[in-house]
This record gives sequence, C-alpha cells and structure tokens, in this order.
Amino acid sequence: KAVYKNITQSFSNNEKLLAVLIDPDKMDLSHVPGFIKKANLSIATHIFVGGSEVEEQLTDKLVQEIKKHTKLPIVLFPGDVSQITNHADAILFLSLISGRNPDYLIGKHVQAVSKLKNSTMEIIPTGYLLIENGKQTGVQRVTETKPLQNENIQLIADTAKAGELLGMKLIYLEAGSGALKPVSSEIINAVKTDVNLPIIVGGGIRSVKQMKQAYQAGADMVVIGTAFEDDETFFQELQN
Ligand code: 1GP
Repeated sequence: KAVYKNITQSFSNNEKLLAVLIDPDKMDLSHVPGFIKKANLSIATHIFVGGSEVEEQLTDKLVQEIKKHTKLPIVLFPGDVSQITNHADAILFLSLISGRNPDYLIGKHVQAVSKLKNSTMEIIPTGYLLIENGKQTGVQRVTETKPLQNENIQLIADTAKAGELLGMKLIYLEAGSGALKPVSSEIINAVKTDVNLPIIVGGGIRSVKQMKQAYQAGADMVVIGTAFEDDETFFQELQN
C-alpha cells in the first residue's frame, strides 16, 4: 500500500505534494509523452487521472500510455464507475460528503465493487467536499448536489471531521475544475486545525503563488489540471 503510505509520510514530515490532473476527455493519447516528460521534470509527485464526463475505455488507454512514460504514481480520481481501470496504482474512492445525493455517498460505490474486488489497485477512501466558488462546475452539474457555502467555514470543517470519524483516509477540498477562485486559506486552515488527515486541495489553482498559499494554509497536496491544459509552460515555473 505504497501510495497512501507515502502520502502519510509526507504529511508527517510536512513535505508538500503536487498532483497533475489529466482529464481523459481533454488529453489526446499522442500528446501524452510530451506532456508527461514535462511533468517528470517538475516538482509533481503524483499523476491524477479523471474527469466529470469521460467516454468509456478512454481512461484505461490513457493510464496505460502514461505509465510507459513516468515512474510517478498514477492515481484514479474517477468521476464515474466507468473510469475505473486496473492499470493505475491507486484509486481515490470518493464519497461526496458535501452533498446529499445517495448515489455519490454509497450508490456508485456499490456499483464499483465488481470492478474493484479482484483488483490489486490500492483503494483510498476519500471524503470529497465541493466548495462554492462563484460558478457552476462539472462536479455540481453531474452529481446534482449543492456545494458548501464559502462563508460557512464551521460547517465545512465539521463535514470534513465527520468524514474522518467515518474512517476516510484523505480529505479533498474541491472548488471545481476551472473554478474562478480556489478554496480559501481560511477554509483550508479550519479543516487542517480540526482534522488529523492529509488534506488535498484543488480547483482553480493557476499560479505558483496560489499553490504556495494553499500549502501555507495547510494543504498537504495540491491538484492542478486546467492550468497545465491551458499553458504547459507553467511546468517550467515548477521545475525540480
Ligand atoms: C479538479 O481539483 C481539480 O477536480 C483541479 O482543478 O482543473 O481547476 O486545476 P483545476
């Protein structure tokens, strides 16, 4: 169970992690070698693969192609059961605990079992919290749930804490892909104070400054997708 163990080690040592998120829907297979080469030269520690709406089989092919070009752990961040492939190193087994849609609290998980029970992939139970950011995002649309309001910091912290008490191993604070504003430092800090688990923060982080702000507030791992999709020279600012 190397992936989670490494995350917890970094968490204990206060070393910061960076995941590059690749949306199978937006990444052409032919483009993978060049893209991954840049990721390999950067401070990225993980490759996440997933999206809100992805064609069947696409994730499997993409993961296999990525694997040929990197030693970084590949972690599935699935928007749906159809995105589960055995070729990744781990999967975030996400419960959308900010919402009240039973499908994303337990229904999809039951459907996923037939794909996961014979798999050797590491399964990491993750409490996933969607935080309001001023615009509707893919997660909100697909899951038909309401995000938690920015200003209700105690509710956000309590929701994350409930995830911890339910046995989840990671907390993911999500502003949504392409969010106008990332999750605020106040929110990250409140969750960090109350919850004794590694905290992942993603959505709308487009600059080194925003990334550092998230780390400073208490994020153990930052996830960046759109900023690399839009401009791969961003990798140069994150050289190892
Ligand atoms: C989305 O948290 C991730 O699920 C990353 O978001 O695409 O805005 O970087 P961005």
